[in-house]
Amino acid sequence: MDIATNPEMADAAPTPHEPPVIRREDYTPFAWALPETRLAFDLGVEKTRVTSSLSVEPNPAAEPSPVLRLNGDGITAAQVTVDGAEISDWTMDGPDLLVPLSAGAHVVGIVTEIDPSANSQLMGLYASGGMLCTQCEAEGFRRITFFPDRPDVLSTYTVTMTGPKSLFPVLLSNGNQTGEGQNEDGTHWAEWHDPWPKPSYLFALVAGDLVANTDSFTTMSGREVDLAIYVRDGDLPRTDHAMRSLIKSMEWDEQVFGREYDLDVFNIVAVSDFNMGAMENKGLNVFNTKYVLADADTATDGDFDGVEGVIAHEYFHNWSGNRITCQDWFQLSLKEGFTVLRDQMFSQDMQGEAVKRIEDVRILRGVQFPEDSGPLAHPIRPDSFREISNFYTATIYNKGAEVIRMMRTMCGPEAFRKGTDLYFDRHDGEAATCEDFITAMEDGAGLDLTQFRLWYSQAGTPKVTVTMNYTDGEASLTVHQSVPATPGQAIKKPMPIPLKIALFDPATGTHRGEELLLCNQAEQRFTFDGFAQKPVLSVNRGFSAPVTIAREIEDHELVFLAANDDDAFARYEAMQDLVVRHLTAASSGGLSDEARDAARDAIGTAFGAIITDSALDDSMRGELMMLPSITYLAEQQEVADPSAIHQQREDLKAWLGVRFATELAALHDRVSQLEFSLEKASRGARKVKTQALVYLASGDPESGSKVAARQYDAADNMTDRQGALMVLAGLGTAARTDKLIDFHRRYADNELVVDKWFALQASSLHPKAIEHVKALAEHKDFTLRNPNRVRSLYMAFAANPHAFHAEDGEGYRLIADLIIALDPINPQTAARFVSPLGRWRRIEPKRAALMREQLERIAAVKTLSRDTFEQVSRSLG
Ligand code: 0A1
Ligand code: ZN
Repeated sequence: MDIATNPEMADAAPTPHEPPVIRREDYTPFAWALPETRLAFDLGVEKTRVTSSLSVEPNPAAEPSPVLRLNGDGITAAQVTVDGAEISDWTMDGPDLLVPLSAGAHVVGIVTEIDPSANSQLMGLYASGGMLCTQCEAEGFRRITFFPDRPDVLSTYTVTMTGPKSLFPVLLSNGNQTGEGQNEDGTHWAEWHDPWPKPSYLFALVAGDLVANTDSFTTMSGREVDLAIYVRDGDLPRTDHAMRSLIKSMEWDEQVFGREYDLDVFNIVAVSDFNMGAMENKGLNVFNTKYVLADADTATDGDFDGVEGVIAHEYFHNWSGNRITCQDWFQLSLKEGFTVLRDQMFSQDMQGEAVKRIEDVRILRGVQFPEDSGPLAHPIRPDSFREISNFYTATIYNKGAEVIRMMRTMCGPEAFRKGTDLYFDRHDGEAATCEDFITAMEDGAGLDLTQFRLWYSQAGTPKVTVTMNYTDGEASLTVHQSVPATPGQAIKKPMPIPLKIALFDPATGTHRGEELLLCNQAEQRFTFDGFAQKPVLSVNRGFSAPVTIAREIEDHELVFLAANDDDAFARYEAMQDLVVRHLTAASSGGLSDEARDAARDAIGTAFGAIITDSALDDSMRGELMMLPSITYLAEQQEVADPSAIHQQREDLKAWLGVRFATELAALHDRVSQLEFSLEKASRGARKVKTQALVYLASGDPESGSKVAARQYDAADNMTDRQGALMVLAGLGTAARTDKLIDFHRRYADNELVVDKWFALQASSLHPKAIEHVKALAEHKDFTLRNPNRVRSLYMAFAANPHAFHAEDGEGYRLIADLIIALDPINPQTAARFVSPLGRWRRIEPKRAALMREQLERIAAVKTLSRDTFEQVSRSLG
């Protein structure tokens, strides 16, 4: 479909008012408490009637008010009653409904009518492939009915749903089912009651023609829980992995955090149209199909891990998020940072600690570090926002997890568990704050977090410089830290940074034990003696702190660490550092031939050791073989030239491919012998297989294309098939076209695999990737209405630096066109495309000007949503 827009039309639109800024310091409790909420839904895809009955009483902890303010968004009240009698003196204040109320307890009734089929934002109640479902976090409930739609108003919900049985045989809501029945007109009804008070953002309803994979779980105190995963009919065979993941999550949360599930049922529903990954609604998690459906033919090993991790994440929210929720949205990281840490720990236990840690750090550095150094930087507990949807960020989630992980590193696992136990005990049933969590950690784990609180209030990734002086057997480390200025925060204070280090004796290849240095001043010195020769420094082992490190170290020392470090992350880091140094120098120009050869030699030595080290498991080998991404490399430079980086990175890949052609071919052959299974060794083999192919194809595209085509044809699983197609997509050979056609034909019925087909082409190294994206936007399978499809084409493209940063600015224009076209349909998803353009300050001046130009073009659209308005104005600001 055509997404080009007509800017003149946009100019003719009325001038919007600037969306207001909401501030953390303005928090006040709500004047009313709502002990009970009853909702009756008369369901239809085009018309749903919602009748609410809210029991309200003055909140003793708040200033009394003569009016009840109920939030709304795009809805009108058909009727308002107080204590059973219709009233007419209600008023509207913008989108909100104001009901005058005398002091004391009342029952307020409201009727609204909504059209789920017209809801393209996918917030509130919407239709997805004939079914009805809801998404209420953060502020979607107010699109269903008028309500105090804020996380600190907790209520118990009883929900009745009535609808045609033929369309909606399955009717689900939160909690336990308490009733059902048939009506004579062909409709049926179900009643659900959730005994646990919850905020409105955790409400959910699903009505549709669905089938379920069912199982059960006995909790640690012996309660039976019925588990069900609801999907469309044909998808049932792809739900087993999700079910196994759910059961493992339930067991793990009991064992590791002592958390037991608290309802008789736990339901999961998969929907195709979803803005995010999944949602933790109490007892009724709603998932993007991408994070439920998986089998070997259609999902990669990475997809399997994604399902396991997201199932765990949503399940863990039952305690960190639902039993204890957030006082206000500024506290979002209270539930998200903590829950991400919990899901990361779970996945480390399931998949292996080292590799999972490397993957998590790669995400943090690839997404959160750039955010933290750009115009959208914010602390993990922000102070203000215009649209909360814009704050579901890598900073809140991933940096939030790192901050809590540091607490755990500082106090150790046992004390950490005491801290979390105290937090859960103390705040169960409450809407809490980050400060409550920190205090519970201080009291329970015995930490003093006075200075550590800066991690919650200061944005920006600290830069740590470590230099070593060696004299007379003594190694002294000077550690210097600085936190860069970020929007609205010019001056920063030093923060406590727990750095795990080890000093290696280069003669023996060993060290005498890991040390934890707590660096909490701008500059500090630590001395260690008894070294016969200058030791080699391994620092930030396990990525103990989310900082960037600059260390004085020789290439040969990095080669030594890449081969010998007993900390898997540090070993990976040594290899990355070696490559980063070389590619940053090479892409900023002026690298002599000798310097280039010396650097390549060092990289080659380390790479050769990695591909031939028989003591290394393949899963780790695959990690060590990966070159740093262009985005990460660009992040290392004040102002980057993405095409220079791309070119140098490709040159290095090709050089490695040629130099190690024989070894890589042998490696590819060896791992190709292994049978498919989901066991670790087999997964590791698949990772290495595609890595080896990547280098072989770089070194010799013609023969690489043949190997890739063979890998594609021989594949009995999606990991191998997608890996081969990914390599082919970047090549100009005939096999590229053949296999792309074959892939689409084979999987035409599977939306998630068709998403992969779009993404592979949009993220390819092919010189014409941009032309391909334009053509794909016209493909019959493309639509702006489905967020997965939009992301598969355009997010993949925006994350493909060599295509997005095309010299003439065409990539920027394409993304700006998309934002302008998507904003009126789905503002939340549209706003997520602004940040790639917002990186302009860190890109060389010619491109930077073109990026800015596109941001200005978007800003000129007078009808911009709050979401996109906020992101664009921050990016230009
Ligand atoms: N709380 C969810 C994330 C989420 C947030 C907003 C949504 O609205 C579209 C959906 C999901 C989580 O952390 O998984
Ligand atoms: Zn979450």
